[in-house]
Amino acid sequence: MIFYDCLTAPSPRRARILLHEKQVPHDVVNIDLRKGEQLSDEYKAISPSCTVPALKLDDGTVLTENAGIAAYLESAFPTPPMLGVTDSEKGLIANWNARIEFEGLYAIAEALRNSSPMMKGRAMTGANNYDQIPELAKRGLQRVNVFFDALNERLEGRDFVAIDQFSNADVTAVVAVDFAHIIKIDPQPHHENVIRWRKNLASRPSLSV
Ligand SMILES: N[C@@H](CCC(=O)N[C@@H](CS)C(=O)NCC(=O)O)C(=O)O
Repeated sequence: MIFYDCLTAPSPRRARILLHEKQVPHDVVNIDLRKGEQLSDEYKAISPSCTVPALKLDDGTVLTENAGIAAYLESAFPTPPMLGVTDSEKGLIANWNARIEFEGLYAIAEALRNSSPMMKGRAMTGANNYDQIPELAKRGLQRVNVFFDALNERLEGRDFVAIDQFSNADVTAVVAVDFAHIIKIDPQPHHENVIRWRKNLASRPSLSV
């Protein structure tokens, strides 16, 4: 199995954490986004949408979305379960994962990609170039602050985001909270539940890979 990774980007970190949690043996190819390697013809042949992560299976199948990679890993390597075991666990984890992606990760991307000088003309991922829209950067920042408040509310009296154990929803939330630092948003003192939850997870080896 070949994992196409980039250590500076949040999306491949999500898949990297799952691979580590499930102890899946794999080779790694690093794609340097800062050098634009995702736009090369060679990488386009792997991932036509020019994004990382991608996972090439031993039978040649290529998965280019975190959702697909997580579904495959859960099915092929069920232990430890990261997408839930019971019907309601599966529903809750998928539910919170979708919310954190939309309200957290996409909001951070909106703020960063529409403001960073390094992403001028690259406001969206993919083969096409899109101009930055400064108003979207402003809106993104507002949305990220709202996301931190919502996550803090969800974590009131809870050790994990979706169910009573570590799951893919926590993975996505950790990646979002950590990556928000790049747009200078960190948990504030009143986000005491987010701070406690992140501190409790700090010793998890998969979160340091
Ligand atoms: N839907 C994809 C999104 C992946 C994505 O947006 N990856 C970013 C890095 S975090 C990327 O490849 N960016 C390439 C670029 O900026 O051109 C997933 O979550 O799997």
